[in-house]
Amino acid sequence: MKDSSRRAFLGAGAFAGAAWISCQAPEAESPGADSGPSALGAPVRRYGERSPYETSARGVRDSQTPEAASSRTPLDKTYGIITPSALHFERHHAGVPEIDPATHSLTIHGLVDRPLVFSLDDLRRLPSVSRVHFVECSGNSGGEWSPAGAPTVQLSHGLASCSEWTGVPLRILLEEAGIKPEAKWILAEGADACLMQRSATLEKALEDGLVAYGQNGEALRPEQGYPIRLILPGWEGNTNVKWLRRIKLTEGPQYVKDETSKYTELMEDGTAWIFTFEMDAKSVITSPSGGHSIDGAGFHEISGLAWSGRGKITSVEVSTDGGETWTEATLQNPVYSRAFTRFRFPWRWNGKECVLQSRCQDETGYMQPSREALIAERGRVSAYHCNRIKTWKVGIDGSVSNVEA
Ligand SMILES: Nc1nc2c(c(=O)[nH]1)N[C@H]1C(S)=C(S)[C@@H](COP(=O)(O)O)O[C@H]1N2
Ligand SMILES: [Mo]
Repeated sequence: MKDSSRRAFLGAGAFAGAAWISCQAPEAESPGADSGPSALGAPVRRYGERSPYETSARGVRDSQTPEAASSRTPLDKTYGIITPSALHFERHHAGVPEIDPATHSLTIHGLVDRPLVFSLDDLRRLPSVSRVHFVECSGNSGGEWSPAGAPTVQLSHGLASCSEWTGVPLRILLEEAGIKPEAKWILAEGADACLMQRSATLEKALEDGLVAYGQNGEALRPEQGYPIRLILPGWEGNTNVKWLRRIKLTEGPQYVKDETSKYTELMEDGTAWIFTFEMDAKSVITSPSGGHSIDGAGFHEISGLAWSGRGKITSVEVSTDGGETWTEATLQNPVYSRAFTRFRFPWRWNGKECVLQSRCQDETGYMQPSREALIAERGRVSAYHCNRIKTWKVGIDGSVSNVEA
């Protein structure tokens, strides 16, 4: 902020007050510095790049099989509710295929009156919708089942991202093919080397299933399923089949690999829950969060993200005293259903050690649980669907770290 505009801003009075006292006046700017108004800037370019000063990146762990791995969104380096496409987390079971949209197609078959094959051009001429939804791997926050928890929000919650998806409601395609009365489920299949498959209910497919070709205003990124992917809003990431090539209508679920040996919840008695599709309401403070360092006492906005696979987030509360007291945070409007919801909370750090937490509620009345409450319901051996409250500690030196809980 330029010196003069800062003065005008503070002078406007809206935030002039105790909270701002710790803000420092900027150094006087020397006229004619490096890229001042007298030097010509870079010419126009055909496709944008971010500033070279910006370095946030997806986190990738070394893996012996980089094609069957994941990368995580740096949630603490994103603003608002949309994840930049270049930072959307990735989870691939067999690498990212390169698919020519001119030859790719989507087949709808099984319990239908007439099997249909749609090219990309066919799909693009049909009625379309754009909707903001998160995608979250059900393994997100898996490390939070252990008391230790992960040290940064990228590691603990980075297998979730949120985009505006554009495409054709799946209902239109299924009704065009003619749904036979016996059809109750679908099987979706991807065109990657593992031909990834998942079963889903026909009810969900008809309610809000989307065959998406657009992401944040442009075509899907290859990592997100170019040229088309299935979006089942609020359902575990794995059901959102990328590089979609086939949907079969069936009487029942198909019990494929990724819904039997994987993506089921093991209980302590050795039984397992299957088809746990909806992602439970979850929230996390992204700023400040683990690995950050707070630069001195005074005003610091607390901010974070909340989302629920069952609908809209209705409230987020923040505690700065380790859960003793809770205060309502402000939600960014509009709040979308099954989408990231940004919350913000004005905070003045007194320079003492403190413990920060957030907890959210969704429109079904469901409240995000503590780790103990989650374990009471689900036991200790589960690996997926961990949505416990996350706790960050602020040390007297301003360092922010994960706390065992
Ligand atoms: N065809 C196909 N679809 C897929 C996968 C895959 O490996 N192949 N991974 C699934 C999993 S486990 C998740 S969590 C989401 C991740 O979506 P993203 O990579 O766009 O974030 O895609 C799902 N769809
Ligand atoms: Mo996943």
